Amino acid sequence: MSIIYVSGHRNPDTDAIGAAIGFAELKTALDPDNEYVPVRLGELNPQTRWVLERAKANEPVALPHIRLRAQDLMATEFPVVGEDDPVQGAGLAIDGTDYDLVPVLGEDGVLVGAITIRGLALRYVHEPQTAAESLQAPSRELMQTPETLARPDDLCSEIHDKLRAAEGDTAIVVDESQHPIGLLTRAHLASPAVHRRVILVDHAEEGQSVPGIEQAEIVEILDHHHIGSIETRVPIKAVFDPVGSTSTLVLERFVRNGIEPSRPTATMLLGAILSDTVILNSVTTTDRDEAALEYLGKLLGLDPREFGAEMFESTSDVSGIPAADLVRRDAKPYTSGNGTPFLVAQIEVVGKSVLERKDELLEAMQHERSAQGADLFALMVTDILDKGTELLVAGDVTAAARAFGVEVSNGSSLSLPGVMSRKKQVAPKLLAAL
Ligand SMILES: [Mn+2]
Repeated sequence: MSIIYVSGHRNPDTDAIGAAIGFAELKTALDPDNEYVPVRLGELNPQTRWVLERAKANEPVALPHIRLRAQDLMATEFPVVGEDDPVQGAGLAIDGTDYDLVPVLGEDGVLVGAITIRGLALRYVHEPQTAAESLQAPSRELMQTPETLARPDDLCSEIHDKLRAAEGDTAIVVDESQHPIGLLTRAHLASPAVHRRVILVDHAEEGQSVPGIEQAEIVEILDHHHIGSIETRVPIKAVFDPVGSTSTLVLERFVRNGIEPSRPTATMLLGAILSDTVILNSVTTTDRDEAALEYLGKLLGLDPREFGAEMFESTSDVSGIPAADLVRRDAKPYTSGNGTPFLVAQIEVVGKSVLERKDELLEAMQHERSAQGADLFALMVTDILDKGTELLVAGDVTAAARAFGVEVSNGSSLSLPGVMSRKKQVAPKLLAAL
């Protein structure tokens, strides 16, 4: 039974987490000989937390890196002697092993020292007359302080460096209560045939993947993005299938294998597909995403669109964020063709609730405008479901309205249905008009 991690990308979104949880569950059902463990590379965003809670699914464990650790390579079967056991027993225990020492245990099995081949040999060389007697002495009398100690999570590369600088060949791995739990030799470390194993979902870029990925064995890739920079040593199964979310691909594999996802997993997959496709609204959405949602909705007895609306409404809530932060955190400066400096910021929302704070936002925008020395500050409040923007303007709102060929609505804002992109739809118009 060995562990195979199932990992989405760094800065995980709901699809990266949902696909990891789902694919790990499916793989476990198909291949009970291995343990498939979904992992996360970083903190979860509020939306993913919301879905996890709703799904009653377990949060994937964090995987800080996938480099080899002591526990991945160490031998867990090895001889030990008690501190009261005769030295002779220690010598016999080392004989016939690959190790050049034997750990010496005190009471409660705690490591108190080590008898080394080198220590035994020196005794014979320096005191040949009494050497035979000393074989009967308790081990505590000949033991030394262990030269190289390691913890199970220590990197093999670092232990290897320590051993290269040491006299002995063997590191003793101890747990947090100082019990020896493994031995590692230079030979173990020099040619590791062992790699930690991982399945990548929702990404195939080395820079987006778990640190140390170049040392790992990538078992499989399941993704809906472009083919990335990941390299493998051997041929592997890799799928790059352009649907709206990786979780759609995972669900299709459940169905193809005649396996039903558990309720928590089905809910995670549902949330993930809704998230990546913005409730089937994104340009990347396909019929297959829609079919996957329909299947999951039936399985869970709920309306996917209602679930999606609730998910976006609950997690794109900016009501707790002060107006000054909202307008400042994403403001980008521009200078128009006529030399007019202006700022454009954008907040993505679901529903109209943030517009109830319009006066407060405008006040913060006026403040920011003068602080930055800009002539105009435009804040896009973009409803990702409604697919439109209410543009709040601090400065010459009439000039802004002229730029978009619309009327000013409600004093200091413009309604811009269909406008979603600052870069493509808002900044160019203002650059040309101001
Ligand atoms: Mn995705």
